[in-house]
This record gives sequence, C-alpha cells and structure tokens, in this order.
Amino acid sequence: MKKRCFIALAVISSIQFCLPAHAQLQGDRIATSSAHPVAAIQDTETKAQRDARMLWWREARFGMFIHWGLYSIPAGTWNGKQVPSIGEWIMNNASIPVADYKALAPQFNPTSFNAHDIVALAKAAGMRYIVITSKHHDGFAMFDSKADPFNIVAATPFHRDPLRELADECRKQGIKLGFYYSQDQDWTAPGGAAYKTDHHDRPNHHWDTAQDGDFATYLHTKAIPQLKELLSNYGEFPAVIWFDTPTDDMTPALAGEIVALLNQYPKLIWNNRLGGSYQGDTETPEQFIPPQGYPGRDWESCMTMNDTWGYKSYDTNFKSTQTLLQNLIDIASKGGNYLLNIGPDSKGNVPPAEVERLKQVGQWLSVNGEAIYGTSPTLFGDEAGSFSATEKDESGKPKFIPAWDWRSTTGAHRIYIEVFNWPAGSLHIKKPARAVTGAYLLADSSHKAIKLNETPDGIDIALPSKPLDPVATVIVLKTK
Ligand code: H79
Repeated sequence: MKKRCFIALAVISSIQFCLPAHAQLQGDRIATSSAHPVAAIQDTETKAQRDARMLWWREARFGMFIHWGLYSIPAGTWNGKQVPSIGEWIMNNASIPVADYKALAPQFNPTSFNAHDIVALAKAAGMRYIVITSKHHDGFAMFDSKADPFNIVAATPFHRDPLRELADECRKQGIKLGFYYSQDQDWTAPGGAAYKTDHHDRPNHHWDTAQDGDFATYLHTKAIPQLKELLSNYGEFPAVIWFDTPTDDMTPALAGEIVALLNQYPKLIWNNRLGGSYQGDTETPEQFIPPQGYPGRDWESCMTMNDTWGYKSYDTNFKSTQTLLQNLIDIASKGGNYLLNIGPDSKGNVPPAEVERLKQVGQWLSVNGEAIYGTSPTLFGDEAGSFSATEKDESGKPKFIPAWDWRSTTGAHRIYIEVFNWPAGSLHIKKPARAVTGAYLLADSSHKAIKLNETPDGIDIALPSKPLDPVATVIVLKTK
C-alpha cells in the first residue's frame, strides 16, 4: 500500500491495514514481528508484567471518549454551508486556511464546561475511564502548553486547562483519565501531516502554504514537547495515550523517539496507532465491532453515538439506547472494551441526547454490571452470528452476519447469558464446558432459582413469560 494508506481506502476502518501484524506470544515474552530502533515496554516485559499493567483496563470494559475542540464552534457549518462528514475534520473538509481556523481560538469560551459533571456523567453511565482529545488533527491543544501557543490557556479568553480540571475530578471520583493526541496529522503546525483527497499536487496534501514544513521538525518542536507536557504535568494521569492516524512520515526511527519517552511511564497504556510499525497495547477498531474480537490482543471499539466525533449542531442521527447497550454487551462477550464518544458543544455542554442515553446504559449496568466488568469472553461463540457462505465483505472475505438473540460473558463461577430476544417458555443452549449447578436472573434481587432441564445436546433454561429488562435480561448460570 502507498504512503498514507490509512486513508487511501476512504474507509475509517482501513486505518487498521497500515498497522503491523498482531503480537505473538513467545514463551513468557511478548515478541513483535519487526525490529525497532527502540524496544517498547511491550517488547521486553513479561506476560505477568503485562497482565498487571493491563489489569484495570481489561476489567473496565466501558470508557468515555470525548472529542472537544475549536471545531465545536463551526459545529459542522462553514460560511453558511453545511460541511459533510465528521465535524472535527471541518478544517480539512472545507479547506479552511490556517489563519482563518486559528481565528476561532479567540471566540472559544466554554464557560459551561464542568469537569465534575462530565466525570459524574461517565460514572453514572458505568464508564470506568475517560479519553479526551488533548490535540486533534487541527493542532489546537486543549491544555496548558508552553511548547506551542495555539492552546486553550494562551489563545482563548477561557484561560482554563480542562485537562487539569478533569484530572482532578477523575482522581476524586475514582476513574482513569487518558489523553488522545494526534501525533502525526497536524493541520496548523508547519510540517504536520495532512491528508486530503483532492490536492495530490502538493507535498503532504496541504491546502495552505502555511502548512508546509518538515515533519521531523514538527515532531521535535511540537508533538514530542507536548507529549512530554501531557505525560508529566497531570500527576497519576494519563493512564492512556491514544494516538491516531499514523502516516509513513512516522518512520520507525521517529516513532522510536516517542517510544523512548513513553517507556519512562511503565504503567502507561498506549494504542496501536503510533506508527513506525509499533503495535502498542491495544487494537482499535473504529466504528465497528470485530466479529470474533482479536484473540491474543487487547482491543477497544471506539464508536460515536451519532455520525460525528466532534459536535455538529445538526447531527441528530443518534443510535438508540438499545443499540448502544447491545454493542456494549456484544463487545464484552468478545473480550473487548467499548469507548463511546461524546461531543460537547462550544460552551462545554454535553448534548442532552447523549446524556440521556448514557444514563440509560448506566441504569442497566447498575443492575447488571456483574455480567460485564472483569468478565471473560463467551464460552460458546456461535450466538454472535456466522460467516455467510455467499456474501463477501469489502475485503472479499466471507461477510459476517450477526445474530442478536443473546450473548454470553464468563465469570469465575458464573456464566452470564444476556438475552436480547426473549423466547417463549425457555432458552436452549449447548452444553457449556463447565458443570452448571443452578440458575437465576441477575435483575431478580431474590435470586430465585429458575429451572434447568438437561437435554441430550444441552440445557433448556425455563424462563418467565416476560423479560425483566426490555433490552437485555441476564441469566446467571452458577458453575463449578
Ligand atoms: O478522532 C476520530 C477521527 O477524527 C479520527 N479517528 C477517530 C477516533 C479519524 N481520522 N481519520 N479517520 C478517522 C479516518 C479517515 C476518514 C477519512 Fe475522510 C475518509 C478521511 C478522508 C476520507 C471523513 C471523510 C473524513 C474526511 C472525509
């Protein structure tokens, strides 16, 4: 694939194809498939060390992505025209000159921003961590940066550092905080990478000469200094650094300089989008759920509630709470995490449709969280769906056709069955690999036993006529 292959297919998920092959476990060391100038912690730690480092993240299962920046001011409209596609890409999609985009900063005064309320919302949703855009592709830093003046403290009337306020609240309210950082694309810094489909005549697809420059210089004068600030100025955080959209500009040698810095933070978790063939800790399917997860790899599906990450005033295409909840359960049943996005507006308010849905998901988790947090993937597998014998996906492989009757997650002495499509009378499951000693419904606080009938090929679970929850009622099978 050519340079900037992460976008060449114009499919968001195609980012994945730029990244190196999966890690292979060799003995108790985790080996990478290619040589790097700098060995990452992931290359040298033992499996036990990796397990300890990843423990909180693996148990968490549900996190909040926050896309928030200057793009929330135009909110999808530029010069009176609605600009198609994702809101945080408006500068690129509308070819906004650097000076015009930078002129948004003096207008940014999100006085309704309230770190306490956002962290409390994440907690009410049952989320265990937050990842916020510290700098997106537009190059605007949402934190106090001495390394570059195009930031929320120095360049706006707001003068506050929302990352610091969130870090304080996350510490107080007991959840983790991570920082998204666009290390490769930067559309306002000279030399930062940019992608654009219609400007192949200009190096690096820039649309304004103010973007011209040397990538290594950008990295040394902006990205690495800002990463140092992010890693050292916020106490115990960030727990996660979330890189995005690597291009071939990020050579192994340049990426190695970033890795040398990351290695100084031995608890840090970082994703697979640094570039330079580093694979990081986590696979990051974007806007999709892999049919069978990523066996042997930690992974996290990031998704929007509507069709944009950054706030767009007119995007009201919100997924239902049912869909969001089914996604969470589907992901947990495959051993992954769900990083679900909110896009606050230019005043710092979270759209009410997002708040409403998050609270509803949280309500379900407050009753049924035992079936999600810290669980292992399904012991069954077929319930998620099957590959079509005839239909192909975009890459020519058999298409996965999901089924939505039920999912399963696994605890130490429990098998959970999350039932979406409530059957009449009983649910039939194949014989699980463990001896089942009893069953009850998780939402029934009395844990009244429900009847199990062994059949030649499995178990019939006798069910009441109505589900206890309209979206997902959890059956608990007690196991040895
Ligand atoms: O931060 C969010 C996105 O902005 C970022 N990743 C998530 C987490 C992201 N950057 N690039 N992509 C996702 C995929 C690229 C999509 C594109 Fe397009 C398709 C770029 C060009 C064609 C969408 C349509 C954006 C511009 C036009």
